[in-house]
Amino acid sequence: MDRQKMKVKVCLVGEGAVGKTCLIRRFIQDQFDDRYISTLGAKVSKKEIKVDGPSGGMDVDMTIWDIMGEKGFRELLKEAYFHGAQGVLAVCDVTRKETLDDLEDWVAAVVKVTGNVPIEFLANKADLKGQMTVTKADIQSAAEAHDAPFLFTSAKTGENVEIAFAKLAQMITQRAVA
Ligand code: G3D
Ligand code: MG
Repeated sequence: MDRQKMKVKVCLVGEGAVGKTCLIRRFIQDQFDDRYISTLGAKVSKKEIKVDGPSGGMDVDMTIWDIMGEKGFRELLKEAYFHGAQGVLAVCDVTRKETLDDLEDWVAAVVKVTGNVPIEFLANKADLKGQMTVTKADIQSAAEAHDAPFLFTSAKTGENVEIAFAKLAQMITQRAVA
């Protein structure tokens, strides 16, 4: 039987230095093929993963979009960056509570372009245990407001990184067959 194949576009959003680029790099490791779209200020990476489903496995070709200069990320570019995204990773830094609060605006900006797509909240830098200012209750309530799951991740140790991307891919494919 032929395995089902699906191409998906996902975006990472969040303030500068929360770890978006590092999460992607950690996930992609060495099987990557990426290019920098200078006019968009975005970097696109690809990875194919296998997702289990009720009707057997599915190969998911993930195209992962990373924002380069968050500060100068202009309204106009948002449209192109978010256009066609089927899933979103909303990333904050556990050592900076304000980066969680800022996710509200990022998520609102994405949803405005994409409509209602699966979102997963990531509380990154979970390895910095002594410096955590984002609690489980904080990230949980932010995620629940969007009916979204959440995970504590660390691009540094690799904790939950693979799982985070796989979970988002699964949410996207489940929605596609539903
Ligand atoms: P961004 O793409 O969201 O802007 P980056 O963030 O991926 O560029 O990461 C910003 C900084 O945070 C980097 O530090 C990076 O090493 C660090 N970082 C990213 N993820 C983690 C993590 O999980 N744990 C820890 N401890 N640090 C992390 P520098 O110093 O290179 O700017
Ligand atoms: Mg970056």
